Amino acid sequence: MSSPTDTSGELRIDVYLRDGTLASLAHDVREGLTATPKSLPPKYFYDSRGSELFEQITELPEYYPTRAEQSILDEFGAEIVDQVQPEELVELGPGSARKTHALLDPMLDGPGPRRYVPIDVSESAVAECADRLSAEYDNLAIHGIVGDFERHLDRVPRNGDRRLIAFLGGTIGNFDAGERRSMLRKVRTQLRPDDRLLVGTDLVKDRERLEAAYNDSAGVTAAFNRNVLNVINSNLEADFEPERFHHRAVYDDEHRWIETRLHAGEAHTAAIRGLDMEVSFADGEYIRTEISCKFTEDSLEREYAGAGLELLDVYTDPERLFALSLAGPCDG
Ligand code: SAH
Ligand code: AVI
Repeated sequence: MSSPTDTSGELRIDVYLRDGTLASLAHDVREGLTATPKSLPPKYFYDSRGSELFEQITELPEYYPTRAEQSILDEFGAEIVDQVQPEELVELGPGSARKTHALLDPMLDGPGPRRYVPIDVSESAVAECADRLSAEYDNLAIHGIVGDFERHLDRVPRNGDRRLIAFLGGTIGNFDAGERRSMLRKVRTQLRPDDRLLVGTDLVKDRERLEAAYNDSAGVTAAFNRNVLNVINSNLEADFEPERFHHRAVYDDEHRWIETRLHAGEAHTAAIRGLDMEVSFADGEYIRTEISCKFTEDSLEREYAGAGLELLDVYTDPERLFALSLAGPCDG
């Protein structure tokens, strides 16, 4: 369902969410909260408040991934652009797109117009980054897509331009192995032989550092986590009381992921009027709200191979906290 909201000149934003998202939220909430253990997909964190809280997370002293990825982009962004020579940058889940400058600056160094296509479920994120970048870059056409990159990748307009698809921030780690494979396969369908994919992944490291990043002392991650209940309250007429849930994030070293949960502080029942259902919680029972997988440089090759992609290069920061990997289609 498309309803273009702005088609003026070089800035255009197409919105594919709204009705469809409400239907998928209703489906996912019913399925997740009747499962054992209860769970919710992380994409519902990101209403405008959730996007704002995520931005605050990126500034926290404990949350190293953003700074580590920024340092890799600062060091290697120009080299990557030089190698790929993209005419178009498609970014999956850009959020504020602050790090994207490290790719856009070298892309816009040469002659000729370039295009940027951010696709994000957060309408505020797409609108704000599109406005900011269109004011900053003269030679950049921006075609924002408010959509779900699991469902709407085929809406990304295609012309003959060489494309770089960026999936930064470690967001791919918020999928489990099966979901990652299917996501990477979908991305693969959007790549022609000379196109490339650039993915940010957090790397395995000591438990203490990982858990500190997701249990910050200022409580911002806790507020971000609880925000998913506000999203359900507003959209599905529910009466969750977020403060009745405790935030907890634990590293599971068997699965190599941080598992983020909301634990009920006491036994109670919440009503979701929009779904005509009630959800009961035992004292301490939890909802799993996110996994955040951690990778090794070796595991990346297998991730790509399973999706018809070939790993071409891996870039890391000096502390090897985070990795950026560049891949292309296997038969490219
Ligand atoms: N890339 C940015 C933001 C990461 S936060 C960075 O590195 O800082 C994750 C972003 O992905 C959010 O902006 C969120 O709204 C978006 N997102 C999460 N799931 C999504 C989905 N299924 N489709 C589109 N965007 C999604
Ligand atoms: C967006 N994503 C990669 C973040 C992460 O680190 O998994 C989301 C996040 N959750 C808690 N803090 C940050």
